[in-house]
Amino acid sequence: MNFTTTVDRRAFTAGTLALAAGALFVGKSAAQGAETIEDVYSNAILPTLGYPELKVTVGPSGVVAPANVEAGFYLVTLAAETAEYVAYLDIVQPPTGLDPDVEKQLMLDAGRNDIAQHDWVYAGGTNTPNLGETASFIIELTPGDYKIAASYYVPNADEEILELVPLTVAESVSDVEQTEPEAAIVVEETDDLRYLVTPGPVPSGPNVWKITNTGEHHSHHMVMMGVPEEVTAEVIIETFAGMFAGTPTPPPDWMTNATGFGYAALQSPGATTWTEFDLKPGNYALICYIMDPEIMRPHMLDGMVTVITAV
Ligand SMILES: [Cu+2]
Repeated sequence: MNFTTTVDRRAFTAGTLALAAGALFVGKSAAQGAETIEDVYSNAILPTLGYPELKVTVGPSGVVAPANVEAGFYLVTLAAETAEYVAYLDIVQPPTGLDPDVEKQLMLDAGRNDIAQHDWVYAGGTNTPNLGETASFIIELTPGDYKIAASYYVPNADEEILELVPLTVAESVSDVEQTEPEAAIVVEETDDLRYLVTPGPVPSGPNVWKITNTGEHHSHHMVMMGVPEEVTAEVIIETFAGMFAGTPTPPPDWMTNATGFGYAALQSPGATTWTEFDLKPGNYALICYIMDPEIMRPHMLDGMVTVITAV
């Protein structure tokens, strides 16, 4: 799929990193905002699996979403209210008693600036890939009090408007037996800051991906981007290290011209989401930009970059 559109900053590594590193390349990323990019989001299989839909729409009118649901698996579909915006979502459990403004700021820091708080539970989410498009994933909601953290923004703009609205998940009274989606590809996010991907290589075409944080200490997300064959995980880590260095180096062509973007939002230890990507044969990098607030060092610099091959 080809789209003439602006680029989601969460999927646009140079822009994201420039923000995290504190400047320099923001102008460059904004200048590239009108390029044609390609993403790997797909929605051919997920809607056929029979899970009830949980729709979230976010925009200037606020967040439109159910406030009460029964426990179970849901196909969550996120949309921006109008085609002027892209939208972000994570289903979360903030610590109780936070000042609402602080809560909102901490969530923006998590979703936009990749700073994950240890006392929050991030169940998972997504970001719409392009203007006028939706994004879907499947999640199992267990009983409890959650918040839907949803935001909308113009791609590459500085402003992002986020709101948190309550979502209460009650015990299920349904007698419909649900099972987890069958996934062709499993990505484990681990405490030693790695992605473990099975099988290897991964199949191309539309497939369900199970993305699961199997650690106990760190939250992670997954940014996927297509990379040329010569770009190994070591090259990517070195490149990022260079961009973070005292005298930053500009992003290389393979980064600024990258296509094949996919994304799975922040997940705490124990969280799992199922999403669908449609990869073409070739190489893709999985990259984690998440930072623990005490260290403020993106996981990718400590090795959370994996290059996979789709065949
Ligand atoms: Cu991580």
